[in-house]
Amino acid sequence: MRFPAEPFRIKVVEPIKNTTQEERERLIREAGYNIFSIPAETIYIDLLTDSGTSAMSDNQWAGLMLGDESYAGSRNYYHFEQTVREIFGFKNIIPTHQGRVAENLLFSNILKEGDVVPNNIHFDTTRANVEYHKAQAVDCVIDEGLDPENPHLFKGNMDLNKLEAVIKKYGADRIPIIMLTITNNSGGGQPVSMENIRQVSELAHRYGIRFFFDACRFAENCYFIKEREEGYADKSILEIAKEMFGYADGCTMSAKKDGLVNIGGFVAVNDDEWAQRITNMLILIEGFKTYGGLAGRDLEAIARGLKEVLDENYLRFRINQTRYLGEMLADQGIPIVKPIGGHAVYLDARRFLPHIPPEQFPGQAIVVELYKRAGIRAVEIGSLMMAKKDPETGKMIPPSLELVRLAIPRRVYTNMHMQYVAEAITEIYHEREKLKGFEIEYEAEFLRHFTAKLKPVD
Ligand code: P70
Repeated sequence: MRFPAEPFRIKVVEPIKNTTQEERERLIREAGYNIFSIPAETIYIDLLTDSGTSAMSDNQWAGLMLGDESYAGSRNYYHFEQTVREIFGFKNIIPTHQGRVAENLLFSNILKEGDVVPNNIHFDTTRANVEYHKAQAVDCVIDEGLDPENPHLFKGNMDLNKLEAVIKKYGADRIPIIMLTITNNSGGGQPVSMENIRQVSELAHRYGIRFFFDACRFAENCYFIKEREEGYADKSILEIAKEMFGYADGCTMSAKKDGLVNIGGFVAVNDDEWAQRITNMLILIEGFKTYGGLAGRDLEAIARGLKEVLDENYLRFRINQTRYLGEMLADQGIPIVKPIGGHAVYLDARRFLPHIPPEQFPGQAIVVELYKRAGIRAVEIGSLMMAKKDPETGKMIPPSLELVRLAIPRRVYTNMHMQYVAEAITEIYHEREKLKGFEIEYEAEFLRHFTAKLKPVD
């Protein structure tokens, strides 16, 4: 079979409400054309994010009942710690309630003004957390990773020459860590190869710089390595993960992705002194070190989720469901990022709507139309989310890619739902000249896409 069928059967169902196009047109107008301000109950297929939206297994739900809600020393913490250590191997494991807190705790304790953090491509929360500390977030992904049509199999790879040039330009003492985001979300959910991981680790360590992963989608990255990189076809996902993390000094993790849970995360570091500082701050802002802002039962669900996510049958379906949606769109000539990523299909909004310039947010025009017409929620990852401001002129500098992301929640939708999505997008594509751009009416200083208010351009 070209596309494997769902490797699970459905024990509990959640009905989805029906809305009319008229209702949705009113709601999106009232929401200032911001998809984050739409009541989720009015959405038919929610592809806003794969983060925190997974369906947990019966085994995870059973684990919730075994939650030990002791303030200190909960048995679920020990299970969580042992599981993370087995897969990731790091010495100190500090739970947090989600990924951006892990980032904040790490950066607050290691960055000072004027520092620089290289990454393949920083995700928006990572970039914001670096910049919040008056440090600079520099992206060093390979050029192929910025070309939506380039078929390179590891488009998340770091460009070693760019990386070394950054180290030489700023000096290693201004670079506390080098990061790799696996898979590379902002570049289309693209994997990083083991070879590249090894080389980045080596380069970082040669300059005495620590090497960290942003590990949200590590299992999906491992599956791609197994599928695509020579020498890994016969290795288990766990073996691949162990090798990968063995090259690093720590990681930040949002368990809301490959932890298969609705909330949770952690920061892991080998360095005891860093761990001590981070733990002290954790206690100040999140909670004691054996719960980190989570309930005991949440830690149990993460421990079980991290084991389930390594299952190859699960990963094969997961990666191929995303591919299924992507190929249906590509077959209709719709411009998407290729190869198709792990957790999402990315529409290339520049080529989809060449008549709308980046300043008028072509990606957002597609997002709004998809909701109005079909009740589908996607998210813009383009100028609205990722643009920078020229510090002198205040003018917007658009990112290299204008994308619309269709992120697929884990174990939630069937392949028939994917067909519905493909048909809706195909319809819009056929009438694409009618779509118009947007302008901003209100924006916040950081992470503006979450709260911005927009209006259609006349
Ligand atoms: C997503 C969410 C979160 C994320 C990530 C990487 C590579 C860290 C984090 C932060 C965020 C999002 C975006 C648009 C709509 C809804 C949500 N990514 N690093 O969907 O983790 O959210 O737990 O603080 O992708 O990609 P956390």
